[in-house]
Amino acid sequence: MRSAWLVLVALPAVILSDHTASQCGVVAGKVTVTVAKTSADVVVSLEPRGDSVPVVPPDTAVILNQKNKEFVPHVLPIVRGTTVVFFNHDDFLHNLHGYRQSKTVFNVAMPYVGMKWKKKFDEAGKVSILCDVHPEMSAYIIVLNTPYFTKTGKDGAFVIPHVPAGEYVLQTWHEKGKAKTLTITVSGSDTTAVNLQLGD
Ligand SMILES: [Cu+2]
Repeated sequence: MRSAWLVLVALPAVILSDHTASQCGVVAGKVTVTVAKTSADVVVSLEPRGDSVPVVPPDTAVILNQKNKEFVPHVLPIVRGTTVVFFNHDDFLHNLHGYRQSKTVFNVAMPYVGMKWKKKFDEAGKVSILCDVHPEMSAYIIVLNTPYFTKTGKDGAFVIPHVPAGEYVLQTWHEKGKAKTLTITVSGSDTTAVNLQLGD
């Protein structure tokens, strides 16, 4: 009796998810970076060509760590409106010197282990972050106007799932490779393959 009830409940859920999937596609491929040691840390984003889509910041905190004299992650793509919590894991002084182009937008001392400081990023674009104590430390926060984005792994592979069918402008960002922009069409339930090379 109990198992029959479970089947009846599960069935409509399966039909519903199939229906949703038929209107969404996947954008996947590989970005090869010729001007860096690996093809990691390329931000790939899709902005609809028509009306912009609403972006909803995540409920959970997005964390950018200072650990062993490194920013982890080195590249952090977020949607507009996201709050980032900066977290010093080292038992010594760091700071957070944030820039938009050459203009300082924040400069905060992070003097002790366990210290956290948070900031909301409302404006799209690139925020570069340095630590003035350790010149080798750097991070980039890429603030996006779209929920459809990802970051490549070391092999340059990327996947953006659940993209509603339509026309999009695909953009790449990499700290050294020249940005690329192309228009793509996403059709429901298909994978749109994109392979790109980023150089000087
Ligand atoms: Cu530092």
